[in-house]
Amino acid sequence: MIWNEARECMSRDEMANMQGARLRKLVANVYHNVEFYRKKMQAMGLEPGDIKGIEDITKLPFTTKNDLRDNYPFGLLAVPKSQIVRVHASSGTTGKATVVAYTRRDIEAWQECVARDLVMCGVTKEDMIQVAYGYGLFTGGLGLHYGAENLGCMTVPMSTGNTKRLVTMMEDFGATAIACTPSYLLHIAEVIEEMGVKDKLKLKTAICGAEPWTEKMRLQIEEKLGINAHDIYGLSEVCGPGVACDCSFHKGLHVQEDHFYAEIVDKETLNPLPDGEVGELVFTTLTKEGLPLLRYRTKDLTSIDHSVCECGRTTPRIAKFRGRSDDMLIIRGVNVFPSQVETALLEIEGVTPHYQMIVDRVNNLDTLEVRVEVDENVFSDEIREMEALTKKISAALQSALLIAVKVKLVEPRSLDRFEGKSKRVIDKRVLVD
Ligand code: DLL
Repeated sequence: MIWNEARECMSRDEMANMQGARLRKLVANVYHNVEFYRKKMQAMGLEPGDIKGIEDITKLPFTTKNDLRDNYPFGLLAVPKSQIVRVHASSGTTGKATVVAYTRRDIEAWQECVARDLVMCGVTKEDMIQVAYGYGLFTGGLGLHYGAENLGCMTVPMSTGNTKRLVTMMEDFGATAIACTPSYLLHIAEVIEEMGVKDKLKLKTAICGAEPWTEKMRLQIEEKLGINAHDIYGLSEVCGPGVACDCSFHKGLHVQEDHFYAEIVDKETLNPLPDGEVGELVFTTLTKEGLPLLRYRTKDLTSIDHSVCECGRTTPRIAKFRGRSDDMLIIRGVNVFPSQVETALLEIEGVTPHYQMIVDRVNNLDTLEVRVEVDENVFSDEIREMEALTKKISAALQSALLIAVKVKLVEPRSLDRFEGKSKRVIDKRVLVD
């Protein structure tokens, strides 16, 4: 078992040596077995022997999602297809799906990473976990499932679909942990309230990820359900969930750096950035066999911190995500992230975290309307009260986003709920252009 404290508390030098050895092996492997990388390295005048240690990683070429698409479906495999035991894919909104492939050892490493993350969340083999991410080509369901089984948890493969049944089983089985997207957990919390069973539940931990969510939202979920909520990160190209996760101190997400080497680069110049500066997160998969990737550009924006965590772990931590560079909206020239709206709304009493952003272009001018669900206790027919709340929200959003925002209050539970990744932005400008 590798997820014991001793392994996680390796000194930085020991870790760098191990990463260096793994990187050398990886580079030789992709050079000899993946034509795409051999050509890229040859074009840069690079040979495997030029990579001597982990500090040489910046000499290597980047990989992008388009490279995966261009080599769809199996062009980047580093092993014969007969050694692949599983395939996943992410659909994406444009173009072909991104296909990822795993050897048996890749699957074992992945489930170990997820098991370590669960340990970081305080989950033990005594726990019963409901996995309520989608099962299928999406990595969330099977990723958490095998990680939880690996740890020895009683694992309930709920998937998504029937929230009332999920809550009934949570009560009947005595489930102590749940893994799902944070937006789905908010919906589950509403159904728990509707069914009036909160006091009968044994739930104590939630492992949420697959989409950006703010620290405020995490705290709100904790308070609403009386549980500990943790943030788990990953992406299918790198393996799926389990690449990083936050410990009980919630001061960033610990990266499983013996498997995935993280860098933060400037998203324009692609130059490495120092600790604390926000840029694009880049991963090199140090141990993957089936579809290893050099310097994969995630498009996720965050910063990194190599200092030792209060929990004692020495693994670097990435800060909670601000969003993706491709989720960033540019409205009237101003950069806007949905997470800024969420943060501002959660400061205001009487407002729920359910919102929708509608971006449009009227007379060549961008407009932003934010529809906000009001709390049941606050929603009233009193026009004056509602007007005052609208004004308050507009002012808060305007000062957070630095652009004018039209706010529309909507009835409790009238906006869409999501079982998978939430979709909170409707950008009508793309249709207009
Ligand atoms: O979302 C894997 C996953 C499943 C992670 C379950 C956590 C839990 P993809 O569908 O390939 O894989 O999407 C990856 O989702 O690049 C981020 O933009 C976003 N994302 C994932 N986890 C987080 C998180 C899975 N904790 C993309 N916070 C990534 C913010 C996240 N964004």
